[in-house]
Amino acid sequence: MPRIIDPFPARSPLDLDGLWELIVGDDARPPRRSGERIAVPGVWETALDHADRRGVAWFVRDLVLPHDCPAGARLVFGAVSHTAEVWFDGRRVGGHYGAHTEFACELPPLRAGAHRVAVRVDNRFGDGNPLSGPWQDIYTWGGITRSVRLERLGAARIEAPALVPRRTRRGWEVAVAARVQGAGQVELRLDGRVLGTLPVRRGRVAGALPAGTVRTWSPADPALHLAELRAGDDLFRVRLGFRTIAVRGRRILLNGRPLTLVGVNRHEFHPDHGPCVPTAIQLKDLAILRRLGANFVRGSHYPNDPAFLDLCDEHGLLFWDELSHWQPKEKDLRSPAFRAASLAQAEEMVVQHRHHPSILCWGFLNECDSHTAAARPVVRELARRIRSLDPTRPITFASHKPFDDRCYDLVDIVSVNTYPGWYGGDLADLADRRGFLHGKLLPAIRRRSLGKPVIISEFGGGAMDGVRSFELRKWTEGYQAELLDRLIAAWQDSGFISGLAIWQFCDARTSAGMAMVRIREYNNKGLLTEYRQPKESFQRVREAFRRRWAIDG
Ligand code: ADA
Repeated sequence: MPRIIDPFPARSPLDLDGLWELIVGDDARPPRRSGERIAVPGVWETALDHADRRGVAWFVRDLVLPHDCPAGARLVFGAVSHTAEVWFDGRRVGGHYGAHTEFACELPPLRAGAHRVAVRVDNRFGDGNPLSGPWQDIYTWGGITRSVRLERLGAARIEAPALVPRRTRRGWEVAVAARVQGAGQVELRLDGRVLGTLPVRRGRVAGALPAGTVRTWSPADPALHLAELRAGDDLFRVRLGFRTIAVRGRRILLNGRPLTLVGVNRHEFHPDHGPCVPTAIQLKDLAILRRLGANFVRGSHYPNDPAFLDLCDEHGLLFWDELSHWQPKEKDLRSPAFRAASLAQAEEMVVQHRHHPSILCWGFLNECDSHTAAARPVVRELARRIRSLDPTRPITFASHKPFDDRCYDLVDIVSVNTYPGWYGGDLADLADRRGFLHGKLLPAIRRRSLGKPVIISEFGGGAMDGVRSFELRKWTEGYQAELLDRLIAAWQDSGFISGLAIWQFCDARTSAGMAMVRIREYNNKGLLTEYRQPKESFQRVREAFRRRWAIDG
């Protein structure tokens, strides 16, 4: 594995993670009363007294700035779930909606010394929250779920930078685009080598510089290069992977070679940490995925933690990054608030994550009503917005309408979520060549997928940890293992499917609204328990993943 290079941003960030104060109550202004201790990143649901709390609470902390910030500062939140209002020294400085993306609040010039940050956090359902609801098979948390930092600003500013490796006939180059204030030119370095400078015109820079000799990024050799874009006293620093992704016919090509994707859907979840999966557990998850033989993870169903994406970059794992959507219905698709929040999040996801070489494709609208006319304009609008920000990656959405989807033509990869042998049907049906799977589903997917690459983006079944029997009954570990084995074989033998992602990596908490169909309010379709103990299926899937397959062109 290549040496690790510093992925952290410049701008002398002050790390604000650690102990904060949690003050429960929906006060409109930062409360003066004191509260209890809470860790940040953290959610109140991991505290015994607030395990099921839906409401509003304040996160407050004091900090001591070691230096003046004469040109102002930015308070950057990795993510707050799901609505934040941010106050600094008693003044409101910004806010944000959306549980899974970074946002920043601009602060005025600051003096060294003591300051106070207070964040009003809201995890309620209702009008102010168009992207999640009580009926979703996802838990909606309350907390500051990713890291917080304060950045000192200088006279110059680089905003929304895009450093895009491009393969040309003359070799690799880096295309550069950004908004720049306070500087007449930018300088680009790669691994410390100056690649050149580009002029800033009307507040923007756009151009390309030859990269010289670089190592290509691939799952087998995930080589990363450190890029630094400097404008005056501002510096944007990021790791790049030089690789190409293309779609040709049924095939997904990485560096010109066809890929078969074998992997899982993964929620960001651990019972003791909620969605704030600590680095040690992220690393363990990576190690488990490697042991499984997976080369692919679908980050279901929201833009994932960039810290996990960094690890995927380093480990050569391919990643599907998608928007925070779970079964949007026709009425959501017609709702202006839903569309506006989705477009805003699409922009944040792509701008914030586009430098990760592990990201293979962008996704959205998991299991929307894609068989209705209401879906087409939303799929078209999201695809257009994403392509305008990143034309280099294919776009997809996970459809659960394999027989009547109306949107496959609008995306690059056709992805299907389907649960043969679990919801309706059983193992016996899977063996029947004229049954649902072989006689109906597979022919329909092949026929309707317009000659595009196909990923089976979800399939699986539940298993309760430790429940075993001689009979292969639903909810036993044996049934799940047998089901996954047979389905993986069916996808591999189909002759046209390019990838698969099992639902799901490990058991994960779901919403109370799902309690009657989700035992213990968990989605129990994990290959592992929530504490990462393997179920019987883990070994069976590991063996099945060793079989790689070829697809028709
Ligand atoms: C859907 C959905 C998943 C999960 C799964 C299941 O396909 O996309 O989030 O709910 O079904 O377990 O039924």
